[in-house]
Amino acid sequence: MSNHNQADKTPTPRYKPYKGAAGGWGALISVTQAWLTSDNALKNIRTMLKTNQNGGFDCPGCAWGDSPESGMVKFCENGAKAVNWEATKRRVDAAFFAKHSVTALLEQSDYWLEYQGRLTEPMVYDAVSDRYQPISWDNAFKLIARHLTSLTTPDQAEFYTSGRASNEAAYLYQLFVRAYGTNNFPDCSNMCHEASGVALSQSVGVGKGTVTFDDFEHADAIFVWGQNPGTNHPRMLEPLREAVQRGAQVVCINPLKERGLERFQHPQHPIEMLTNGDRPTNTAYFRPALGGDMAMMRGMAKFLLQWEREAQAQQAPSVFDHDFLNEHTGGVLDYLASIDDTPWEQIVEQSGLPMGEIELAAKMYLKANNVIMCWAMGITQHRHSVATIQEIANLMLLRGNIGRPGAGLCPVRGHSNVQGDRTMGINERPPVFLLDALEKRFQFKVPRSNGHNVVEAIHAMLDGRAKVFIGLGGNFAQATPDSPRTAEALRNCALTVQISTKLNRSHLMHGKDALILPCLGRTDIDLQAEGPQAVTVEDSFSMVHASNGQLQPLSREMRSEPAIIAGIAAATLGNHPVDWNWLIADYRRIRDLIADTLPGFKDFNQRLEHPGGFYLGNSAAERRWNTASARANFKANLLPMDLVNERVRATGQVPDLILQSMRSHDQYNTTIYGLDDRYRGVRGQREVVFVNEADIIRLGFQPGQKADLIAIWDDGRERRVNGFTLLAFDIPAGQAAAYYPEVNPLVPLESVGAGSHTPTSKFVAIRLERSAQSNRIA
Ligand SMILES: Nc1nc2c(c(=O)[nH]1)N[C@H]1C(S)=C(S)[C@@H](COP(=O)(O)OP(=O)(O)OC[C@H]3O[C@@H](n4cnc5c(=O)[nH]c(N)nc54)[C@H](O)[C@@H]3O)O[C@H]1N2
Ligand SMILES: Nc1nc2c(c(=O)[nH]1)N[C@H]1C(S)=C(S)[C@@H](COP(=O)(O)OP(=O)(O)OC[C@H]3O[C@@H](n4cnc5c(=O)[nH]c(N)nc54)[C@H](O)[C@@H]3O)O[C@H]1N2
Ligand SMILES: [Mo]
Repeated sequence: MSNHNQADKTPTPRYKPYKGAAGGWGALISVTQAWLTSDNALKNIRTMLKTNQNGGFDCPGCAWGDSPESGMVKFCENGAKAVNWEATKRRVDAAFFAKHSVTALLEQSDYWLEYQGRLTEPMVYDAVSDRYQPISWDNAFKLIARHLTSLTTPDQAEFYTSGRASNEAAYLYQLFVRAYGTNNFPDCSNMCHEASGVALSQSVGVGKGTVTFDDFEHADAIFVWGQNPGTNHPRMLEPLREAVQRGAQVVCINPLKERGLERFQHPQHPIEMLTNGDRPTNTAYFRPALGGDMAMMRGMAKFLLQWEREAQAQQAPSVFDHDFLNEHTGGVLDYLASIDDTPWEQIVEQSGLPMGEIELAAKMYLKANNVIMCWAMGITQHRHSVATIQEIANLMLLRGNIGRPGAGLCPVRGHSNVQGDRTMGINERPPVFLLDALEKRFQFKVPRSNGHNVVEAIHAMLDGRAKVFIGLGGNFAQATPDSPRTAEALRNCALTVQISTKLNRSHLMHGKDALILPCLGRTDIDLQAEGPQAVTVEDSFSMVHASNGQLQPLSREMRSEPAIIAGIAAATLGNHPVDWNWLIADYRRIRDLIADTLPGFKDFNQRLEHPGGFYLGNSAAERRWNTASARANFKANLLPMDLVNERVRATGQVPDLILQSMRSHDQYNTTIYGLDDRYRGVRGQREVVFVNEADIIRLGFQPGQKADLIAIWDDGRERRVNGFTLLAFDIPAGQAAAYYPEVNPLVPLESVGAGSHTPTSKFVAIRLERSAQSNRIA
């Protein structure tokens, strides 16, 4: 399907271990190259300098937050790439589509597709010429309305959201879709931090992190589980570095020795750059088996319990925070029993770590008065992710590490407004308070039954139960598991609509009718009837702030996301339940509706005037527990019987390796900026698989040879990707790692997290076959 070597010029693939530090000279060189090769370099630099300042726009990169007080210009290499990528002058217009048929475009790589530039006018698919052709906005809205109003039930339509949509766009979208009559809101969060939301709601009564930026300045230990901030949240490296300078511990748990975690230097501190970062930032690095984190945490809890008992016997100061346990928690005795019931053999086997290392991690946790635990996709994309995240909460509750300064839970979010989108009601399982508030404010009967998440939406489209797909951003065809089946699902639709900034594969895997609706991005000036508009976003620390576009849009035919949603809504529902076009003339009107219906947004418009925005508040951070028991709940989950899925075991095949899929340094999810992964030493290629040298030999291969990867699953479907170069890498035995989305065809749609339905993208059982292409790398 995608062939990355077809990108503009085929670069020479190279592989050489990376010796420099993360975030230093290398980073600056790379940013500079990105700027210089851009067609409006100077303008980009000016734009960059306005990013995140009051009046500037929010970085469309990650969801990490900055100190609201600092007022400093904060940016990172990968934020610069994201801005640069969006702010291109290249256009994908009617002339472009006249030149390329959809069939021809399908031959191009993901990199090539997005590199062509910004989508600048609405287009409709024409089957006779196999091309997209121009359509007026009005006719596009009418076509959508015709499809939506002819469905047997509103539940036959799927409304996807990617996490870049602003609060205003997301709120309007959910209002329209619910007024239309369904809760079918598959969203990128279903593939991302869903398990965090599910787990934390049950444990502490709020599905978000409990820390703010300030807490990082007061933590004595920061645990970073399953996350690669050097690439994916570069601004997070700064508080980590400051913590180490203060004498705090940064404890990393990751099977790969990620460069950004090993050593760090900040590009804005030139003196340190001169030394090229000899000083290690972290003092401990644990490398568990894939999916072995929960076992490691249970082992840590087992040591804590042992030490607590010893302390009691010796009348020494206790290990647990008994006042907190008594006043705030429930279920601790069941949990302690489950610790006793978990045998060490199971812990050691599943975690992949010797007992001594687990003891060291437990000691580091115990030694610190205030602990923050951070995590990302290495924790959330497993079958037992909900249980793993609840084990994080358990560990933290034992010592009262939630709801006091310098301590707390920190699921580090992905997309820049993915957390805000959930707050706005993009949720296929909406909370009752939200539905009640909408019903009260808007006088319509809000649908009460749960809608489809991403995996359920794919099944529904495959079975013909869903016929219309509308995507508010994102790249559904590439981000989802089991790629050929998702393609079939989209092609099965009567109508697919993609509201996008850039061309991607989702536009090419389309329904019988198909629309591309070009929208403004974060960097663009959003001019509406009553003047230029700001939008708002929420970061990982529940800070809400405004974002103002700075660049003249490339074309007058591009519309803002709220304007596009209003257009679809007005064509489908008329002025019900609101006057959509009146609302979008001035986004403050949308924010007034948000203030009327969502908790924490009272006086929304006024509070936005505060530089840096405002804090939404977090009940768990104040030790108020919105759970059924009104307490923080210990969850006594069992460790998985076996990390390998029973459906893999049912095949009788022993996997050669367990594969995780991850991001390279030069990508933003399915957006591929380039073919390098600097910190892992890879250049000019993406179809590679990182494997331990001993495993390569054991499996009868040589480093540099090509292999086909085949997933092991019991439904008789072949899941295979071909011609991946084997790179001998420092990775624990039995594991493999490769890039997302190239290996998404290997992830079975049925392999999902218990309770989260998140595809298990970090745990795929595979075998290797010798590839017909057997080139060695240079
Ligand atoms: N530049 C850039 N920034 C981004 C993104 C991007 O693509 N590019 N994507 C954004 C989005 S949407 C998200 S969700 C975040 C993603 O941010 P990350 O979660 O950092 O992304 P991944 O590359 O998936 O990295 C997963 C990390 O977890 C480790 N890991 C894998 N399996 C396990 C395991 O079982 N246990 C442990 N302990 N570790 C494991 C991997 O080795 C890897 O270091 O970044 C956001 N920011
Ligand atoms: N195997 C595997 N699969 C994964 C993951 C993994 O680690 N491994 N990670 C998962 C995760 S964490 C996530 S979040 C999902 C990501 O899934 P998505 O959010 O669906 O994917 P993106 O690649 O971020 O979407 C990129 C497209 O968004 C559009 N876009 C960019 N900016 C804007 C904007 O401002 N407005 C609009 N309307 N469109 C815009 C552009 O057209 C661009 O082509 O993928 C998931 N899939
Ligand atoms: Mo994500």
